[in-house]
Amino acid sequence: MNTLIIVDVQNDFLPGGALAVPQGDAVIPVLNQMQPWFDQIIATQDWHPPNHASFAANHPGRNVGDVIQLDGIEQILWPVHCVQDTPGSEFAAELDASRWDRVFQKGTEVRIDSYSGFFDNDHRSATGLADYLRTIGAKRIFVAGLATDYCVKFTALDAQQLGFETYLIRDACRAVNLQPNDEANAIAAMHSAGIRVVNADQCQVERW
Ligand code: VGL
Ligand code: ZN
Repeated sequence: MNTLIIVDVQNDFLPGGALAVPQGDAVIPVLNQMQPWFDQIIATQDWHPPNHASFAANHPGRNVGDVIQLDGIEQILWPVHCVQDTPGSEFAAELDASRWDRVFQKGTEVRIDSYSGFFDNDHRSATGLADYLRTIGAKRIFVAGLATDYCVKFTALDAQQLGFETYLIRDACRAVNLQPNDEANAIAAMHSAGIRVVNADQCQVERW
């Protein structure tokens, strides 16, 4: 039972978007080719209200990239992105969504960000993704999408922590790289946590 989680492949994370991930659009053909190889496909969607506390614009005097304390948690301030019901929060038009079983939205609480598709950044509230995966009997979880150093990383770490056998599909992800080494550090952190790092073509040829 192999489940693919497609993380946040939304217009605002593509080139030209509000929080563009360099080469973010390069994941789309890879994901489209891979989807038939999985038993279950789930997508996550960054889905913020306009007054979300992760937006620099909602903190007068602060700038994008500043790090603030938000109710005791470190928060990087981002450009306004993935606002609910706007074109920027829609999934990439070229991404095949025809075989998706469920979409889980995250980042909906004003005061706390949610990089992981499972929990908010304080691990206080759950999206329901873990319960859903247990209900369908998921065993191996493959994580891909945007961005390697934020939402992909925290989704994969939570999946592994929850006891799923977790794989990062490295070439089906791209990183924000606020610092040049962020992608490499994120992959190293996932590897250290026991997550298996694979390439897309291995997902087809290996009989897991
Ligand atoms: C993401 C920053 C802010 C992501 C979402 O999807 O990686 N990054 N919101
Ligand atoms: Zn966000």
